[in-house]
Order: sequence, then structure tokens, then C-alpha cells
Amino acid sequence: HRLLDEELPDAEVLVVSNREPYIHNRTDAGITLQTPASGLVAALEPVMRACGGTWIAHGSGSADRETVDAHDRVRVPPADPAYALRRVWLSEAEQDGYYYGFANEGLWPLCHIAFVRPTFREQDWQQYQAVNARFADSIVEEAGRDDPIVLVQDYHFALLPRMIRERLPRATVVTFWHIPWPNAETFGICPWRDEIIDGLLGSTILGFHTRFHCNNFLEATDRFMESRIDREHGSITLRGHETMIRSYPISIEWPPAALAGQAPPAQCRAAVVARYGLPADARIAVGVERFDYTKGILDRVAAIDDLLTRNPDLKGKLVYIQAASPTRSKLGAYSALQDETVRLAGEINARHGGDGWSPIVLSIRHHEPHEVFELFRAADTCIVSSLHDGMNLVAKEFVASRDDEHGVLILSGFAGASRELSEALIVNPYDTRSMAAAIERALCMPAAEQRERMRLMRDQVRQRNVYRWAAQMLLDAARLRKRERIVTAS
Ligand code: GDG
Repeated sequence: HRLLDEELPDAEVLVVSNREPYIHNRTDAGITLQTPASGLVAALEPVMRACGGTWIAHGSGSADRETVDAHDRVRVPPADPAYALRRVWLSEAEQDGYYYGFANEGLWPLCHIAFVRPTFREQDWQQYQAVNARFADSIVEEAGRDDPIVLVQDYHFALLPRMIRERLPRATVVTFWHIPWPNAETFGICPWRDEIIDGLLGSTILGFHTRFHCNNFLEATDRFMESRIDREHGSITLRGHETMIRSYPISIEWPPAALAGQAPPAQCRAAVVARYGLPADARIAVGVERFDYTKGILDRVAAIDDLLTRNPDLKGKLVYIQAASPTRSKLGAYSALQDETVRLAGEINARHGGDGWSPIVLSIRHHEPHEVFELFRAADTCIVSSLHDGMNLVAKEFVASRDDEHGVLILSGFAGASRELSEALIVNPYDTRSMAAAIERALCMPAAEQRERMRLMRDQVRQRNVYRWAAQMLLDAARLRKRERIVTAS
């Protein structure tokens, strides 16, 4: 907040993302409030609570329309309003083409090396363009000045920065791409690669989680566009407009809100043991994610299978609890993953389980944030085995949840988070045997070593928290605004 007052006086901040931070649903109990399972929302919501402004997003809840005013706005968080949420209503055809189609069957697999072939359909692309234009309209409507700071979020809006630049030339557009950017060869298969790169280069600043993703973007632009690239400063000039390409590793709020009021870890453990009917002396491994094929859920379950086969002493003791929140279930790749996970878990449970003990527990539903943190605090180890992941906030949340300095993080080397959390047990999720070995090592790790590793990781997440992520982007934006004003004045 202070940063905005000092460095960006009179600034107006607009955030635009597909997912909204608060969803109102109609249930038997009346209107209830849901916070979505989304890394983007988890990261940005505390920043908006601190800074204020307007968040523009797709209204997706069954009671969303009942809670907005005549301008489709509602103040949030409802219990303690700090900023405005402007809802944009999308038809089923728009959602099918823009969200399920081009964004999630095209761009999502294109950018993650997860071996799901991207699908590109002309009609999805048409909807993607049309929906980006609709959000551009909302931004222009919401902007009270001609020079707002617009924070564009994610791969749903690759065309939006250019559209904003055309209509509000004085705006500062800071775009953050929350998923990886692949190498030029891979990105080049997209039929609309030039339009996407051109759209993104309407930004003042374009941010990725890691330097590696920035370099991939520079390389793709170099390969496909007539532009000037300054590798030393990390900037691209296209048709006279310069965009800074920067890395800003995203993080979580410190301390996380969901940690407030949590019982001591021993009590969390007892609660989880009771809830899932586990043996009192169970060794608990957990995983928490959206049910997405990039997260390596099947590979993790296979590693538990391998471990129990090679070390039968763990039978009756080791339990792996997978909290998987259904996501994009309309798409074939997602429903197939759910079906296959349920099948494989059932087969492993039948093979290794017995006497009222099942090694794999699947909890397939949305969980309350408080419940997620209770699970983290109850665990001996948390397994994050993404096949590819921009950052991964679950790893950071697990570390933040362990104020007792216990518990072991097993982390995929293919998640951006592995660059910062190098004291985790870093694994290759494709290597089942070594994943199983890492789980075994975690279960045997002496308390002193757990503490040492956890302390270093906690320092890292505490210092490089999400406020720092936002502050670094806004400070860079402030510097560019000042520079631009000096240049324009002279
Ligand atoms: C994208 C990028 C990047 C999960 N299940 C439930 C639930 N969650 C919460 C977790 C966490 C969030 O969802 C997931 O965040 P991630 O970062 O792990 O993953 P994505 O959603 O794929 O996020 C990712 C991120 O954007 C930010 O830039 O890190 O690489 O893919 O907060 O706790 N939350 C609740 N119930 C659940 O059942 N309440």
C-alpha cells in the first residue's frame, strides 16, 4: 500500500484474470461463498486486499448475478471489503471456445511438456479473440483515467495487452504468464504463434516465473517476429514499442491466512487420522492439487506402489492422501485422468491393502483452505511431482504451514519452485524407482535434518513472499512510468 502511495501516486490498478477470487453459489443453505483452487488467485488475492483497486474476471458462480450491482460490480472480500470485483458474463459458446478450447486444449498443453497433444481449432481461436476483446471493453469501461496500471493475468489473455495499448496508449500494462513458456521449436507449432507473441508485446512489462522462461520467449520472438531484441537488458522492441521481459518468481502471503487458528501439528495429525480412518501410528504422505495431468498424480501413485512392493514393512503403515480438486472436467484429458487415477488406486489398494488399511486415499472434491493446511500440518511428507509447472505454490504452502520445522518436501525438478526450494528432496517424477527411494528417505529422515532443511526453505518463502513479487513488478512499472514522462516532457 505504502509503495503505491509513494512510488505510484494517483495510480489506478486494474487486475484482469479469467478466474474470479470469490464465487457466489446458490445452495440449500442459501448463497455461499467459495474461494477457487487456483494458484493465480491464491497469489494475487492478498495483494489486492492490500492495494485495493478493481479486479475484472469471468463471473462463474450460480449466484454471482444476484450479488452484483447495476454495473456488475461487488465489493470483496464480502466480510471486509477492500477492492471491487467486476464480473464479465460469458456465454456457454464463449466459454467452450475461449476457455475450454483454445486456452485449455491449445495453450495449456502447448506450454507444458506433458505429452498431451495440443488441439487447435479455428472456431476456438475465434472465440478466444472475441472474449479477449470483451475484456478489453470492460477494462476501458472500468478505467477512470487514461493511464491506469493494468495487471493482465495468464494465458487466457495473450491478445489483451495489444488491445489495451491500442485503446489506452498511456496505460502501463504489466502482463504475467503463470505457466511455462516452451522453446521456440515447440511454440512454433501453434498456428497463431505470431498473433500471440504480437498480442503479448503490447505489454509494458511481460513477466514469467523464471529466467529460463524469459529466454524461451526471447528466442521465440527472435525466431518468428521482425523485432529488435536487447538480450542484455531483456527487452524487445516491436514496431517502435519496447516491452521489458522480466522474471518475477511468484509466491504466497506470509504468514498464509489459512494458518490462522490451526491446531498444533500433533492435533492436526489426530484429526486427519480420525477423518480418514487411518491407523493411529500411520506414516502420512500428502499431495494437494487441482486434478490436472501436469501435476504427475499417476506417477506419484506408481511410486507408492513401487515402494510398498520393495519394502513390505511399510504395509499397514504408509498412507498417501491425495486431495484432488476437480478441474476442467469437461475435457477428455481431464476426465480420463480422473478415471485412470481411481482405477490405479483401486488396483494398488487391492494388491497391498487389507485389514481395514488402504495405502492410497483419494479425496476428490474441493477442500476448504483450512482443511488443506490441516493436511499439510499432519503430514510426514508432502509430494509435489509435477511433470512441468510454472512455479507450484503447494510446495511453498507446505513449507509455510510447518512452523514446527518438521516434515519433508519432495519436489519435482520440473517445477519452477525447485529453483528456490533446493533443500527439498528434488526428484524426477518420470523415474519411479528414484521417487520411491525419495519417499523412503523422507520417512527415515532424522528430525535434526528435517529441521535444518525446513528452516532454510521457510526463510526463503518468508523473504520472497507474494508481496515482494507484486512490489517488484510495481516498482519496475513505476520506474518506467517516470522515465516515459521525462521522455514525453522533453
Ligand atoms: C498456476 C501454475 C503457478 C488445490 N486444491 C485445493 C486448493 N488448491 C490450491 C493450492 C494452491 C493452488 O490451489 C494451486 O496452485 P499451484 O501453484 O500449485 O498450481 P496452479 O493452479 O496450476 O497454478 C503454477 C501458479 O499458477 C501461480 O502463478 O505456481 O505453476 O500452473 O494454493 O492450495 N485450494 C482449496 N481447495 C482445494 O481442494 N481451497
